[in-house]
Amino acid sequence: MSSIRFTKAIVKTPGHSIINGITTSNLGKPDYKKVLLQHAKYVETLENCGLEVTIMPAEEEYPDSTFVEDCAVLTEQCAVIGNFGVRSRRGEETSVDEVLKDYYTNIVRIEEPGILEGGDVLRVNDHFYIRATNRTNISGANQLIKILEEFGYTGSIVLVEKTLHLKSGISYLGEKKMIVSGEPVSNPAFSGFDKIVVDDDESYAANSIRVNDYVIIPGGFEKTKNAIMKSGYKIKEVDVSEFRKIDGGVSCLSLRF
Ligand code: CIR
Repeated sequence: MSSIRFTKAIVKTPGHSIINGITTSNLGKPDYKKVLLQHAKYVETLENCGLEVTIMPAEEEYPDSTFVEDCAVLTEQCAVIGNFGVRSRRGEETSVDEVLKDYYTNIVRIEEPGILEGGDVLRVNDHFYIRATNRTNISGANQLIKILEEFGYTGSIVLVEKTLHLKSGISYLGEKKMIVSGEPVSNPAFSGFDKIVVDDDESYAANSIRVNDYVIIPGGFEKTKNAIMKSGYKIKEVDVSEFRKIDGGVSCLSLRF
């Protein structure tokens, strides 16, 4: 099976302050001991998929900063540093930007009035779908499209309203296959793809990631797991229950490149 091959990932250790992360769920506060264990297992899983993982230290001043994916959009040619739509997360990107300098010569930043969070950007081969609502706006999306075009990629804006981020409800596996839940199921932008449609009671599992030979999915979603396996993929499950309590998922915990 073919898809983009990754060799590296960046993660950021969760701080104690994660218990005060932004949430729309009513699942309670994360248990910090479990958070650290689950994070360590997540890192191990990425390593078992063949990635060399850079583990950044915790940043207590930013409760949500373990969700590094929202800081940037990475391609083979360039890194684009976002600008958080949500105030409490502004500044998280500074340390990530520093780490990316070790790997990228082309680093471009989204500027005001643009806002852009990486979770709103879904890559499908050399095309990037960008959702513009509250965490990412039209200016941010258009800036990203312009930058991507300079480096030989394309981008387009998609209308998806209800989820926190675009990738909360959709993942691209490669081979024209997507895992989808909610609005993306019927969104015309994704009509040309083979879809694994996730039942409403497993919608959280729509946020999964293809990493080289595996699909990493959150633990405990049997129907989705079986459907992905039936499509021919090898699965690695990770328990991310503590991150779910503050609306985080499998993709948000790393930047892969
Ligand atoms: C937030 O609301 O920003 C965090 N509590 C969760 C971010 C999850 N990131 C993502 O879906 N890409």
